[in-house]
Amino acid sequence: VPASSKVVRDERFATLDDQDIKHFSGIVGSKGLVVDKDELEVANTDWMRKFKGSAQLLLRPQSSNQVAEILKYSSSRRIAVVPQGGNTGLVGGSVPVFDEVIVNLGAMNSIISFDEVSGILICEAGCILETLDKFLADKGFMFPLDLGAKGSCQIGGNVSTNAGGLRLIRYGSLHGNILGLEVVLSDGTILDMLSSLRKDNTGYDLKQLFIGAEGTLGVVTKVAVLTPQKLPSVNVGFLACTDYTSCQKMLLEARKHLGEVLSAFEFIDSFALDMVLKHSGHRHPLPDAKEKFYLLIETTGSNQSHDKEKLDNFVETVLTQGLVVDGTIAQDNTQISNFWHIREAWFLQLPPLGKAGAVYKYDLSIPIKDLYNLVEILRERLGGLATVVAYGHLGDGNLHLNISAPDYDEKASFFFQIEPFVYEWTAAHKGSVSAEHGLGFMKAHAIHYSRSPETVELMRKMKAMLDPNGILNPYKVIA
Ligand code: FAD
Ligand code: 2HG
Ligand code: ZN
Repeated sequence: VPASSKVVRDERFATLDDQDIKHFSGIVGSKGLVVDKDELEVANTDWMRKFKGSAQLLLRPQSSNQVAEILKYSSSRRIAVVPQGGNTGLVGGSVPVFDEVIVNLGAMNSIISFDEVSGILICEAGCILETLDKFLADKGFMFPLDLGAKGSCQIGGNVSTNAGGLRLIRYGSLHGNILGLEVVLSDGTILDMLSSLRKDNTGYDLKQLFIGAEGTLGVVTKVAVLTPQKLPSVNVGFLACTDYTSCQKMLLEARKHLGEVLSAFEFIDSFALDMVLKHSGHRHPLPDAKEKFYLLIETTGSNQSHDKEKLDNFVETVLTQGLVVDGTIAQDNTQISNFWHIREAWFLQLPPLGKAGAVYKYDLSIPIKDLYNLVEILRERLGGLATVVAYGHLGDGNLHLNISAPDYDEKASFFFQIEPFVYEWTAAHKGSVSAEHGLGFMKAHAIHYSRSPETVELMRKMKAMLDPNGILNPYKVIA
């Protein structure tokens, strides 16, 4: 779907000319300037293959100064720009809508420093998340964020989406873990907020503004992050619950009994599990279970025999209580990664990646008690028109509602059963229409379901102050 079919190009933005290209070439050199059609095709297309822009130029700056020069010139010429990291975002925020210039941070991938006493890592924004995690693992530490896209996403992209991921329940959000940022503003000002202090109450904590700003307020160029120790003992249980009420009670019990070691509490419904098993070749971890809900519970601690015993006892107790009807604990690392893969593999199998078709994604925060009601209501609304599957970070109240349909067709009857209903229902239950993926282009129109008019107005004022020409990621977030 060309995103441009939904909005009109802002004609105040300049169209690139030869002089502009020459100027950019002078800033980034020939290796930082891409006009090759194939490379542009990839950079113009989002991970979902749903949104597609038509940028004619991709820039790969190699330093913060180069980013500053690019933005300063772009502001003066009113050239619109899309900051891009690993291009794994799921809301169409990382690709142009029209002909915006793509500024990809991938070439800025140096680790600047790591302090083993404090656990503070400072690096450039283009570092790949998995690379950082491996670097830290060698030193006995880990990155406090983990997600399925870690092999491609960049820390600058993670910060800009305020990614949540699989272990937020244990390590908290990036708003807490990011200690400092360097950000380039649209006029080329390099804002040095690269503090590496745990505590710093000198005035407003401005870096927080850029965490989750999705490239609309500035370009993140450097990041300081607090990293925890990598603990040696990881145990994972895969458990079956008959009903959603039991899943909720399980969360309470897991917090009570596994509190200090609990590192993930994920759920996947039988519709999602069936789809994963059908397409992935994985075996059902609980071959005899025919339940509707499955939980993946992970513990991470420092003492394997103690932690394993704890999880064993916990599973025993909840089985006896009848909160779960079947369960197994991974016996080795292969089984651990298989269980995790089942939680994540659905993703790779679903259309449009695996099969022909489309998947409509909704990433919602909903009070836990109401969360699954929406899934059931939608299933009923849609009848056989599309397949509704659900999974997500139940411990964080984050539902990933995925609707698999024949194709992307926002004029089809099934689509009218989904939107705006999903957003209205979420708002009516005091939820958020974007828990962790952001608004990007896909949900820019939906911001008002989760934010008051006064809040959105203040956001607009801040955007106008920081980016008066509106060149940074236009048509996104508060379009
Ligand atoms: P991109 O996709 O390139 O960009 C995302 C947004 O950030 C865009 O608006 C872009 O303009 C902006 N941006 C990128 N870099 C910068 C920068 N340096 N400065 C300013 N703005 C910038 N998200 C979760 O929260 N939890 C998950 O569990 C999760 N799992 C995922 C699993 C898979 C398989 C995939 C494909 C995605 C998943 N995501 C998840 C989505 C998530 O948003 C991204 O994977 C990741 O955080 C984006 O990083 P990126 O480098 O790819 O950014
Ligand atoms: C996950 O938790 C990701 O696996 C992706 O956030 C979820 O796209 C989705 O629905
Ligand atoms: Zn997620």
